[in-house]
Parts: sequence; structure tokens; C-alpha cells
Amino acid sequence: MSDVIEKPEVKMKDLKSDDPRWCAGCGDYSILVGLRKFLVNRQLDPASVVNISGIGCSGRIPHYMNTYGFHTIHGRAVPIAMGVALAKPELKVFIHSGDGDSLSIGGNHLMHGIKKNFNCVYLLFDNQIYGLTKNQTSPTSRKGLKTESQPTGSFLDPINPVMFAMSLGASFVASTAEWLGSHFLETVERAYDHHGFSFIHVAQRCPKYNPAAWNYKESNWITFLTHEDGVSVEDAKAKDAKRIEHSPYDFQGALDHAQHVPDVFGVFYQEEKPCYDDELLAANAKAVSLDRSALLDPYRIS
Ligand SMILES: Cc1ncc(C[n+]2csc(CCOP(=O)(O)OP(=O)(O)O)c2C)c(N)n1
Ligand code: SF4
Ligand SMILES: [Mg+2]
Repeated sequence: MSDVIEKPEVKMKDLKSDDPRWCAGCGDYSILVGLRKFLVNRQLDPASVVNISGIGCSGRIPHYMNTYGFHTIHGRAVPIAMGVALAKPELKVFIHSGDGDSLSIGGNHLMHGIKKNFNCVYLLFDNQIYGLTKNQTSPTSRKGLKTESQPTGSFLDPINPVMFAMSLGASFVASTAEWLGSHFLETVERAYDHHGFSFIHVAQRCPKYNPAAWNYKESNWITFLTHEDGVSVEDAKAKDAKRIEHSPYDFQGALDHAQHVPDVFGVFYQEEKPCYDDELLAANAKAVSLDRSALLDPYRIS
């Protein structure tokens, strides 16, 4: 008899936890299913994954994924995730954050998370509205959108999340849409395989408060960036979209395409860079081997 213990197969049903409470037709359901599919495709042990979120409808993902999880506080998913990456480097860290959570209250943390390039996959759920708090203008709301907080219409230009990430030197930047299942899944695959902070902008439907944000029934407004190291475009829902060949290693080209977000999906940019968690853990390990007391004083670790 063999004493090798077979690893049990990871199935979709193993990843289910509580029943989701989102509105009917919410794009967060597609993201949840896409993430479960990813774990199944890769046969990732649920105990090797941690889903961390801020506050918002998007923040509920950790409740519904049967992995480790932490539904934290508004805008603070990044520092908590970085703590996890440092304390438990064996875990695969996923961060889930809305457009408000990421770019209003959490903007400062996101900025430094990107700069530190710590190992994680970051999903920005962009429904261009504050959903959970019932219809306030967000940093990505389009000009003219009427909301509870700006009933006569938003009068400012929205933040472009891809330009934001690119300007901070993000080492992986992509954009996708949750209603394009295979494109979303492949984008998560590319992001997961990247070493460092992988930033994914996800166009997400909010039928309750911002139904006109994304014209998901048509694709003639979309341009896909294609490349053999990028993401393929097979979805029948994308049949009328434009395709442009773009190398994810071309920074200037990425910036040019990024200006047309939110109408462009694909991998914009990718490069290898030092990661804060790798460097700090290596420095700590070195310090411990020299002098255990060095660990108590972070200023002595260089
Ligand atoms: C410190 C703090 N300020 C404000 C709030 C109220 N609040 C909760 S979620 C949210 C915005 C949610 O919008 P977004 O991040 O876009 O997430 P969505 O619900 O659209 O997924 C706000 C302002 C809070 N919970 N905590
Ligand atoms: S308010 Fe919008 S984002 Fe929130 S659950 Fe409902 S449809 Fe989804
Ligand atoms: Mg939102």
C-alpha cells in the first residue's frame, strides 16, 4: 500500500462559502465565479490563498470564497494585505477593492502599494459609483452622471485608473470586464503569474445605481490590446470590438493606449522589478543569521 497521500481535487463547490447578497444582475457575481474558476483551473489549495478587501459591495468577496479572507476597513485593504504578505509569504494574496475604496479613501494606500510592488493580485472593481452607500459620485464616475451626492450631474473628469497605476511605475497593469468571462479569467492568470503587484482594472456592472456605466450588450466601443504574452479575445460578446497589437513590454505604447481607458481592455504593461516583501524578508533573514536582536530594530536592517 502506498503511503503517499493524494491531494484532493479542488472543485467549484469547495470554494463556495456564504450565499452572496448582491443585487440581481450585479457584476460582482461574475467576478466571484471567475475567481473560483481560476483557483480550480490552477488546482490551488484554498488554504494557500487569502482574499482581502476594503468596504463596499466589492468588499464582500472574502465572505463568499472558501479560502482565508479578511474584510477589512474602508480603503485599508492594501496595508493589511502587505502585512499578510510579510507575515505569511507562502500565501497568495488577492485584494478586492471598489473604485471609491481604491481611489478616494484608499488612494494613498494604493499609491504606496503599487510603489512597493509587493506580491499580490489587486482587482479594482469599477462600477463608477459608490454602490454600498447607495449612489454617490465616485472618482471614476463619468462627467454628467447624476447621483445622490451630485444631483445636477458630476462636473469633474473621472480619474483614469490605468493612467494612475502606470504613473506610479506599476509592474503589471491590465484592464478587463467581468461580463467577458474568458478575457477576465485569462487576465487573472497573467496577473497571478507576474511577480510583484499585479493591478487589474475590472469594468463592473451595477444595475442598481449605475446601469448605463458600461454598454455590456455591445462591443463596438471596445479596443482590445492583443499580444502573445497578453490576453486573447475569444468571447463572442467581443465580436464587434477593435483589436490592436501591443507589446506589454512597451511602456510608451502602454501610456498612449492608457489615455483611452475605460474603452481599452488588455495587458498594458509588465516588467520585472524588486518587490518590497522579497527584499525585506531577505534582509530580515540576513539580519537574523548575523544577530537576532537586529530584528527588533527595523532601522538597523538595511
Ligand atoms: C471610514 C469610512 N468612511 C466612509 C464609509 C462609508 N462607505 C462605505 S463603502 C463606501 C464607498 C463604496 O464605493 P466603492 O468603493 O466604489 O464600492 P462599491 O460599493 O461600489 O463596490 C463608503 C463611502 C465607511 N464605511 N468608512
Ligand atoms: S448596489 Fe450595485 S454594486 Fe452593489 S450589489 Fe447592487 S448592483 Fe452590485
Ligand atoms: Mg464602486
